Amino acid sequence: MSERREEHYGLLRFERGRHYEMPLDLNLRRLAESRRPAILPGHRLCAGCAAPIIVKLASLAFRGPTILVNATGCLEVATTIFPYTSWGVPWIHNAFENAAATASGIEAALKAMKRTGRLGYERVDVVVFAGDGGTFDIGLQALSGMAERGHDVLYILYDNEAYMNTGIQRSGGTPPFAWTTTSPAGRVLPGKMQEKKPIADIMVAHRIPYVATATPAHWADLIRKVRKGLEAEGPAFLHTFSPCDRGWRFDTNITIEICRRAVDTCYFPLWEWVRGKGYLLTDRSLTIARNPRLKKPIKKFVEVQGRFKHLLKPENKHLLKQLQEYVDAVWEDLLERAVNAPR
Ligand SMILES: Cc1ncc(C[n+]2csc(CCOP(=O)(O)OP(=O)(O)O)c2C)c(N)n1
Ligand code: SF4
Repeated sequence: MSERREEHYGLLRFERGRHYEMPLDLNLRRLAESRRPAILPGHRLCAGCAAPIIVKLASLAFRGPTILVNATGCLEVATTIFPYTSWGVPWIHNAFENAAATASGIEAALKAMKRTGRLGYERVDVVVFAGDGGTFDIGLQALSGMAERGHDVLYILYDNEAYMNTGIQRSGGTPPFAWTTTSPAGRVLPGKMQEKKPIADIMVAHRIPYVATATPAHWADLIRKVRKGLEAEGPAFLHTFSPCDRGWRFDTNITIEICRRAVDTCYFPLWEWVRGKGYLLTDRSLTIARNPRLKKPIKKFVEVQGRFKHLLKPENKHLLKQLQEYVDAVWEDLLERAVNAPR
């Protein structure tokens, strides 16, 4: 590794006793030159995986000392193969179901240490990264408890829409008609039979200070939302869209294009919910709301992914139509709630 790269990649070091308030910067070149990302090269996530891009972008929004909590899943298993680690910040792995409980405990301990003068830092942020299996399904109880108790934690869900690490099983985040190994598509089943759980709206229902959605393609929007989530006093939840080329069956070079198509078709709208303000559309989704002609048919999202290939068969036209109706209904519902949508 050249000296220049060594400077860029390494541990994020914070001296005890110093106050850190790293400014929010949205200039990519400056960020690339001046910031060390929290995730380091050499991890074993698949080429084309969106998860490390999300982590890298999120860490560009960090304010100072930060502790990461990682639920079991691809991001965890592929970054910490013993005796190595790809993490440049303090990082803890816990069981699949309790990332939010672990983060709650860390946040409570930090508070107690600060109160008794043992912390050594003005502030330490706590951030969770967890997959959809660990969030929509098995970790929901711990997440709900963390939200209800009001822990000052930013929880970032990377949603690759199935249990990928264990072999592409369907989760509560898998969309209707998607093929997975436990929702096979064929003569008997059309893929997953159920809708996607509205996880971000479920977090809004907890009335925590900040909830938002983001994709790595809309990178400035993502970085801004991570910073807002960190600055919110209390729990914050960020639902990020995380294409998985292995499970969704697409070429490794179109990850970002898939994110763009997800937003352009309104399959994955970009919004934030701020307590006291309500739902606000952001970035490309706000542009589409103002100019509905920009909204693309769901086929544009589906046609580049093998997990939906059965939907393109003539005999399954009705399924594609149903998927379009589902996406339209969720989008229309959001437009009605968004306070900045044109009336
Ligand atoms: C209690 C428990 N049940 C099952 C498992 C096995 N397991 C490990 S990771 C995983 C899937 C994780 O899926 P997700 O949270 O979506 O993350 P991804 O692997 O997709 O990144 C499962 C089922 C486990 N570790 N613990
Ligand atoms: S299986 Fe999917 S989510 Fe897991 S590392 Fe590979 S691309 Fe990423």
